[in-house]
Amino acid sequence: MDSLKSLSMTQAALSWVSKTGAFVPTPSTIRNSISKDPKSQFPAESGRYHLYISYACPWASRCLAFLKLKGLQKAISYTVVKPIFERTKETDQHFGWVFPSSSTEEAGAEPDHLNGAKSVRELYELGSSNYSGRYSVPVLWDKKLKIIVNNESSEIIRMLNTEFNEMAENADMDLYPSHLRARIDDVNEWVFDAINYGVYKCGFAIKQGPYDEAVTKLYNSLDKCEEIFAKQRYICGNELTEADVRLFVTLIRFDEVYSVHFKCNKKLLREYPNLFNYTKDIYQIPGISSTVNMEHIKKHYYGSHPSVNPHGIIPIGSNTNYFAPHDRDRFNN
Ligand SMILES: N[C@@H](CCC(=O)N[C@@H](CS)C(=O)NCC(=O)O)C(=O)O
Repeated sequence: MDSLKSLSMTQAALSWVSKTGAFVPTPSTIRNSISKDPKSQFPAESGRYHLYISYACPWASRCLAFLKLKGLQKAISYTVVKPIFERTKETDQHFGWVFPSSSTEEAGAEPDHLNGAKSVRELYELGSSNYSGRYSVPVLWDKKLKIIVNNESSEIIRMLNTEFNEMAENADMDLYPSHLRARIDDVNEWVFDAINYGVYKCGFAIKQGPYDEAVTKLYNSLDKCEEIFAKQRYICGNELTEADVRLFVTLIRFDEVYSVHFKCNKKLLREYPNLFNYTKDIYQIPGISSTVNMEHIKKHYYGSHPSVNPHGIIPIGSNTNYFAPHDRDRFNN
């Protein structure tokens, strides 16, 4: 990797680190809602919205998982970016998500046939002339108004769950049912802090104290999950919910990436019998495996964070088969 590229990408990663040396994420800023109400500003309409995602990104992948679980492929189209950050403009040093220039350049990724953008940054600039936030994925794009509707995955998945039911193949599937909302909210809170972001806090800490704190919290929470999964099939009971999708996207990246790249190496996922079987169980739900592209995941993390992995070497990994049998059927009600 050349030194200028390495410096800019390092600066991008370090911009999220606070004075104490801890990783602090910046909140998403485009937060409009799509509604099933036809009179709303962003009504749910088949063919109107488009998702821009990266297979590498856990937050974007959870949106794709909802799209597949709900059976919304015909109503909402999507485009996948290239896995490794590249320069997004000739005139400055920003590195971020880019599109390939042809369908054959990078397996799994596609050019932006919709807007002809070269980068995700360009989409943000097309949608707003004074945008000053991060150029992150996922991006939920409105083809009619040619703007970004929302760039916060936790909100996008809620919209996909309820607002598109008229055109969803699996309209009856409710991943945030009212009787479980309090429990889902509670699980989401500690899973988000200790696990989803916990791995990033371990990986991007630049001082020992914040790393120690994050890694302790992470493993306490994984141990807690392991105990929960000894008693029930899913994280909120014996029903699949949003909280499972949110947990899964981190677990599936754990052994191949986070254990090495983010120094989460006290224990591997496959050393936790229940967590490992649970991850296989979720992976085998129809639609989910198609949202996991391990090539893109590994290329992205190992190739886009020179502050963590300066030479971009991709470790060999276990190439675990998540289609292998699991024992979670024992909780069938
Ligand atoms: N809060 C956002 C976070 C999304 C996010 O952090 N995406 C990362 C990839 S995993 C990203 O696009 N980073 C590129 C950048 O910020 O420039 C969400 O959940 O939607």
